[in-house]
Amino acid sequence: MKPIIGIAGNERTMTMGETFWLSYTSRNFVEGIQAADGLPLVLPIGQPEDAKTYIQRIDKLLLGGGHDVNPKLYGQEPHPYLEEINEKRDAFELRLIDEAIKQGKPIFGICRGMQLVNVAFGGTLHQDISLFGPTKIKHVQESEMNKRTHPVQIKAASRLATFLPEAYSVNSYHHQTIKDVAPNFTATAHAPDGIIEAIEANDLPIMAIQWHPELTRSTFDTEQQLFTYFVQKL
Ligand SMILES: [Mn+2]
Repeated sequence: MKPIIGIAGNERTMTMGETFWLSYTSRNFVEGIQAADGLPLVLPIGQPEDAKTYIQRIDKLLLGGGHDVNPKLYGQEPHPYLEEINEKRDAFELRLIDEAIKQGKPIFGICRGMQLVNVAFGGTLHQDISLFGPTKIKHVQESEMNKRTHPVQIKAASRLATFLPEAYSVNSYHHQTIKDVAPNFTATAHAPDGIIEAIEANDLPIMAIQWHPELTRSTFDTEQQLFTYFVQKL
């Protein structure tokens, strides 16, 4: 039986004459999971109290990118550089994380997904990378999405290091970054400027990365391996 991978969905508008709201996820996530022999299932943003039932129906949970996390969830007031937030999405996904842990279902967080996992377990964020300090690394790349533009160092004793080389490189589309890593989590990849590019839980099946393997997986096999590890091993 192929594992069922719940993908926490997003919402956006589409205008075709009238304007409609869409519940959706990126096909890149869908294809990454399918190529790893998993069955993707999109979970639209909904009521937090329904998270338990959704998690019962899936084997693992993927949290994708998009909105900034509401800074109030990690004890900060909104900074002028904060971008769009979605409180309904935060509330629903936080309950999905909570239920996944209660029900022993693994979690893979990508970009916002990593930042939300960190906040869910008591970590904090910089609302903009400029608040981290000066850096010579371009974390919002302008080259094509399937290009890997900055190096990362993968921590030797980590889940990532079981299938990625310690000297690796990634694409980069994030204007926020982790400040304090959540208790009982470890930073498992860093950019040369010290920005945290991956974390994992010490005692729970949770791994999370700042970059976007869904955009590079068809070009770089190691990027597909992130999905394969999640679907088959985590
Ligand atoms: Mn980066």
